[in-house]
Amino acid sequence: MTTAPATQGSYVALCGGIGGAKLALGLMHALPPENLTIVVNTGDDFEHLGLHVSPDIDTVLYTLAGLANTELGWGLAGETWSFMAAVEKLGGPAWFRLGDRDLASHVTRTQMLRQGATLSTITDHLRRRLGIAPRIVPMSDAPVRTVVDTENGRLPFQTYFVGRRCEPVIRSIAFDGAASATPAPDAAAALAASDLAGIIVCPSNPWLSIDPMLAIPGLRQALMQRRAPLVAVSPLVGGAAVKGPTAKIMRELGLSLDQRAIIEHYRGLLDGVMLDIVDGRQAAGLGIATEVTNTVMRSLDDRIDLARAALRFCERLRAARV
Ligand code: FO1
Repeated sequence: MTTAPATQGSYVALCGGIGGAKLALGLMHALPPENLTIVVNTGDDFEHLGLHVSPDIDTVLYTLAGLANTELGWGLAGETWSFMAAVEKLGGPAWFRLGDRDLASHVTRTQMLRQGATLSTITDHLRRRLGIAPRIVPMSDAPVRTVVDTENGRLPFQTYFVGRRCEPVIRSIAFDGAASATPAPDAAAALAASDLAGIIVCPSNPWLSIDPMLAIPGLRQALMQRRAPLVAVSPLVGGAAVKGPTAKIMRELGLSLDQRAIIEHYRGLLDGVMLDIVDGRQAAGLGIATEVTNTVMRSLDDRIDLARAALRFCERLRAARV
């Protein structure tokens, strides 16, 4: 582990599922809790078996609480599946699995939503109950739903991702509800904070996990109007994605699998990009500030080191501005 940087000011992390949650965990260790707000994608949310499921919020909650199922990459460690087996026996859907313990989150969230609580309030309640210190905020309290237009028709996100295992070829991706959605109040407040020192885009899938946030006009505007540097950790390492369908989606959208495509994707927003050491030689020719470090997070130390490197990068970019 490298030495801790001076951590003056507050930071916002934009975060999707597992890759994002790993860096969020590193940031939790690298920053005082009051200086970190983690804004999470809710485009993957959907209703299943009458329950509101927020997969990326739960992945962040479980990861930061030390409860995540690292084998599956989602859900809780030590999970059992009696509920699913019973649902299946009764002829119910088994394509999307809700574990017995995980079920408690979905039931609590759904019940609180029905009682009129916002997704922000519910997420904060779950965060406190799980003993997590930094703020975790949904991107919006309004429903925004990722819909994937494929060669096999328009598919709701989870149907595409889990039901069809990302196999249908993507033509485009839409975010239903985004145009009329507003950022969650705590997300807007964190981005407007006078001591904001940096915004870190986690190495989540830019098209599936970060774009739903950028599709919310008020969130994009807040990011455009920021005074602090915005840096992204590239999800590509050596021309491949560390995990998930990023590379497949890029190919299907006609993009080349290189860092330029990532930088171009965040054009107008990005002050700097963090590249893995294997891509270090490309850094000079990219026309943007770069930080080259290990971005593959295998251990907790890797997560903390990457978080600290991101904070130092923001600090370097801030110093270059004055
Ligand atoms: N992913 C799967 O591949 N299969 C599942 O059955 C599944 C169930 C599930 C239940 C709750 C939850 O919070 C996440 C779940 N995921 C499942 C993961 C989820 O579909 C994706 O990881 C995210 O939406 C993408 O970040």
